Amino acid sequence: MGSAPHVFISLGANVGDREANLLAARRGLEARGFRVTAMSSLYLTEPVDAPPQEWFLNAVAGGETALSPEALLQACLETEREMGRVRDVPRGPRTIDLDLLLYASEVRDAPGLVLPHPRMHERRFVLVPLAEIAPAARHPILGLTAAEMLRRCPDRSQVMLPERSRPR
Ligand code: PH2
Ligand code: MG
Ligand code: MG
Repeated sequence: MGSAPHVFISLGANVGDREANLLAARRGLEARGFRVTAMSSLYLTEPVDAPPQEWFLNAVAGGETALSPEALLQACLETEREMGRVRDVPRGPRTIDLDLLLYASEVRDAPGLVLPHPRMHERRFVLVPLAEIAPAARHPILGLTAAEMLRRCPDRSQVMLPERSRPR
């Protein structure tokens, strides 16, 4: 029996070739020591809590790593930089956004690194793909699984499975 992934990263893009960006980001993370063992479908999602902009393509990758949470955050930031992400407008359009959601039951509250991600339980664009690949993954503070968080989530924004999107 394969073991379930313990580390989950959210991927989002709404500039350029969104699908190509998500796949390039996955490769960038793998090149830096994050082994993806479960990848969600790619969802077309309405922007939430952000200025008006294009819809996103969002996904969640689950995997394993020998990197610490801090080192994994650096791997996310390096991958974003390598892909030419420009941080101009806060919550504005982006070629790629990589957010650490869960790192086993680790809890952090540092300026650049909050674990679990502080808004993950409020966002359907995170919970739908997470519950697809890991419905039993548990939030170490709320004590709820991904499936339970999704059921309780008050967010009503649209998260759609494009016809072309398949688990990979
Ligand atoms: N990211 C945000 C803010 N709003 N909305 C969607 N649909 N997808 C995102 O990835 C997203 C967002 C901040 O990082
Ligand atoms: Mg984000
Ligand atoms: Mg981010």
